[in-house]
Amino acid sequence: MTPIPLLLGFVIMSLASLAIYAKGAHSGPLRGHTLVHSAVPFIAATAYLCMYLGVGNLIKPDDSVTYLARYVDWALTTPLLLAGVVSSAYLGAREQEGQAGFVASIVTLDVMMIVAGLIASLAPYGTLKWVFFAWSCAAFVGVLYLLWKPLANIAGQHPAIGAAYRKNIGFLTVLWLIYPVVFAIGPEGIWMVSDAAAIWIFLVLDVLAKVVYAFTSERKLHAALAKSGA
Ligand code: RET
Repeated sequence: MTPIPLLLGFVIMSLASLAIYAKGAHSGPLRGHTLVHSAVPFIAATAYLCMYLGVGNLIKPDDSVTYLARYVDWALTTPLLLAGVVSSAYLGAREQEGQAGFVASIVTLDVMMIVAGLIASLAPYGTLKWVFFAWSCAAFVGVLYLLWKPLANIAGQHPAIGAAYRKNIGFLTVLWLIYPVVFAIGPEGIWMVSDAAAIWIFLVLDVLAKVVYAFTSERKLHAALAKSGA
């Protein structure tokens, strides 16, 4: 049952990596965006291949599975996506200083979110699991705060970039909020939803958050830059 969506994930992500590169910007301010966004599904393809082939699929004493490749994927891809978001906010900024500090702090919070999530997945059922789940959510709140407050203000220095930035983080926020919900109701949480169903849901989310987001976010930034004559 389960190997099919995992193989599908490998195929979709491999092709998406090439498509994002082929369709993206090869010069100008969005070139870096294209490179980052095509690296993301390349990493995901590697993770799906591992999960499909059974490498790093940890079966715990309670019979639930922790897919270690998924956490390695998230620990690499979410910082790349966020670094892209920070640089897009700075497309609207009058001054560029401070960007490295934002990248460092948002990536730190994000990696802590994924690491705490991995600990929650590995922890036995009970309070311990939910303590680390809550800790991961706390880091996630920090990520969302940086995106919606200081970085939105920076992007907003330029009205068109600010508008594109807010649409992009709106899409990103809605999708990213579903991940902890799937974790909580899936086998790593209360096990209301089966392992096979969770794999399908994560596949759809991954395609939206990595592939659809790459195309739509770049298109919005491109239009905003064209509008301002940059
Ligand atoms: C976990 C479980 C613990 C609580 C929280 C989580 C958040 C995960 C997120 C993952 C996003 C992944 C993306 C991948 C695609 O590139 C670790 C599931 C808050 C937000 C966007």
